[in-house]
Amino acid sequence: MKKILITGALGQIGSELMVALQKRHGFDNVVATDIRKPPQVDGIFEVLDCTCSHRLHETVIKHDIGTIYHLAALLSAVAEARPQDAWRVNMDGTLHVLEAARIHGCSVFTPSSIGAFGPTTPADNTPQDTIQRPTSMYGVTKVAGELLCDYYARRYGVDTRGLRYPGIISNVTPPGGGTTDYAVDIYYSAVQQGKYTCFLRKDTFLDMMYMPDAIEAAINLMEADASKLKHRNAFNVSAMSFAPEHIATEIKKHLPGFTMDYQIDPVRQGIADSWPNHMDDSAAREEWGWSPKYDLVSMTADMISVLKNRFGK
Ligand code: NAD
Ligand code: AKB
Repeated sequence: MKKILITGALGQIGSELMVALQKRHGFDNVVATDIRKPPQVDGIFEVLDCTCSHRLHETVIKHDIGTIYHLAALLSAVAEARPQDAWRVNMDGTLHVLEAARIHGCSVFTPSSIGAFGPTTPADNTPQDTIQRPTSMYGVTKVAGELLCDYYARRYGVDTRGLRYPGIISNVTPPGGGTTDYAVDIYYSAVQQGKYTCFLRKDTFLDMMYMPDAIEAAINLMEADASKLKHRNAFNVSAMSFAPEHIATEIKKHLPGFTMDYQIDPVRQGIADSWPNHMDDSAAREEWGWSPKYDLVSMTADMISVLKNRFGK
């Protein structure tokens, strides 16, 4: 088979997607890449800056790549601190990946985000096709990325596919600087210290998803029957929607002494307030069978059990 290349493979999602794809397609068929060099990685690894188109083409040719999972990006909080870098990494990187795919005949998976929506988007039951006027640099690059992928599919016939991920919660690799990071940090702090200081207001609803569902969604979409896909590059997908006060209540069922206070970060609160409360993901369910396995209750039980074991609590 032609090999699979992952950009940004050392990040929160990439580190787990790499293992899932290795299990599914074999160790020798997955090429993990990142701008950083890992201390150690099991499998094929190349240092690759996605903004360097020459190195990208070279790597695609060298490993006979047929599919690219393009995960390299700067997330919302980092992008807001470094907007020009975010444009360069998120936009130039995506354009170079699409060009490599066009020239070498690859299919491409690119994750968009709830960040592709803005304050004028309907916040509840956010439709698949709706107003997208994001106010963060991250959101600007995510909308432009969705459109660019659509363009490459329509204009050049490149098989581009993608999801609008919500906040992803996981326990392998820490998140890389987003607005939804609180929903990961809270579990680590609850298990290790019994308390957490939250940077979002207690009533800030956002869509979320546990990592096993996020990984399965990406792989299922890439393996879906192309003739059934109408939306291709920006499927709304959600598994649950909650606010900080709800996750804290759920954690207390496992750790009764857990306490949470609040120190609001105005930048991340502003970003979160501009994002939907809960997306309608019926298009993903209808077009390729999206169906998450975890909700807040089952995810919390799993996160706490894994972290308690890890930290000997
Ligand atoms: P992350 O920040 O954890 O990882 C990103 C990786 O990209 C890092 O390992 C980093 O070293 C690498 N990187 C940065 N600049 C690079 C460059 N120029 N070239 C190559 N690699 C570079 O991010 P993540 O959470 O794994 O997110 C992956 C993708 O999923 C991103 O596009 C992100 O926008 C999207 N997404 C993530 C979430 C989430 O909650 N994690 C939600 C919605 C969308
Ligand atoms: C972020 O908060 O930036 C990401 C995302 C939802 O895109 N987790």
